[in-house]
Amino acid sequence: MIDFRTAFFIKSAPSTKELTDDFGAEIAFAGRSNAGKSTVLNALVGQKSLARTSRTPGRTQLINLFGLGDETRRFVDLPGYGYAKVPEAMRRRWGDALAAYFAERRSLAGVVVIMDIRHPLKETDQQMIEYALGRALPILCLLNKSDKLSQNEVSKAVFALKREPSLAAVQWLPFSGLRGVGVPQARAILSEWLATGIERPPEPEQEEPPSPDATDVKPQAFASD
Ligand SMILES: Nc1nc2c(ncn2[C@@H]2O[C@H](COP(=O)(O)OP(=O)(O)O)[C@@H](O)[C@H]2O)c(=O)[nH]1
Ligand SMILES: [Mg+2]
Repeated sequence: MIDFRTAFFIKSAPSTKELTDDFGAEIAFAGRSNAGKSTVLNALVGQKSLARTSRTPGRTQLINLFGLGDETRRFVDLPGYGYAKVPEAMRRRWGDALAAYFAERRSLAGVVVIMDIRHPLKETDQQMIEYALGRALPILCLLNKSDKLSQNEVSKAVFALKREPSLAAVQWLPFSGLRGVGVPQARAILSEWLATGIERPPEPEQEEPPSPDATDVKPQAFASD
């Protein structure tokens, strides 16, 4: 089990091109502004202000990287999405960058989507889930602010989400960053992902040019000589 309290800030990246090298294993955290992403991250690492909580939603446009013990295992805090005041063009650019990150980042071992349990599965949340499903990455949806609902309402919300056939691969966990509900369960799941991600052999290069001394040289190459 990883000791998440060893989390430390690595850096802020203004774009997906300026992340750390693509090695080891990392878990991406996504969520609509104000769903409680910063609060959830702080609860997971047991630190009060590693990820800044802000009263001004949608302001952070930087990707924050945190190391867990060292830089081999990482949390990647993606900027909040779906905030109405972000200009459309900027939102589209960010959407493209996110899509590329999800498609290409090899060290990506899993995706956590933070939602307000009272307003789950907004369009942008579904988009994140689709990206992750597209690569068969494990997905954990933290249904945050569960302290705002009664136990019965929490059960109902989880039951409804679990019934969605297209989301059968998603794990749902009622959570409260404020009260620490779900923290041990989430830590256990994420530890497992990171361990598996580190062990995973590197994926084969997809666009590697043919090696000059490859044995399967086309016969025509010789014929035209
Ligand atoms: N009741 C309750 N409020 C929360 C919880 N998590 C976050 N909040 C509040 O929701 C607001 C947004 O939280 P923040 O972590 O900044 O959200 P972010 O924009 O997604 O990073 C703040 O006022 C938090 O105190 C929770 O589990 N329960
Ligand atoms: Mg935040």
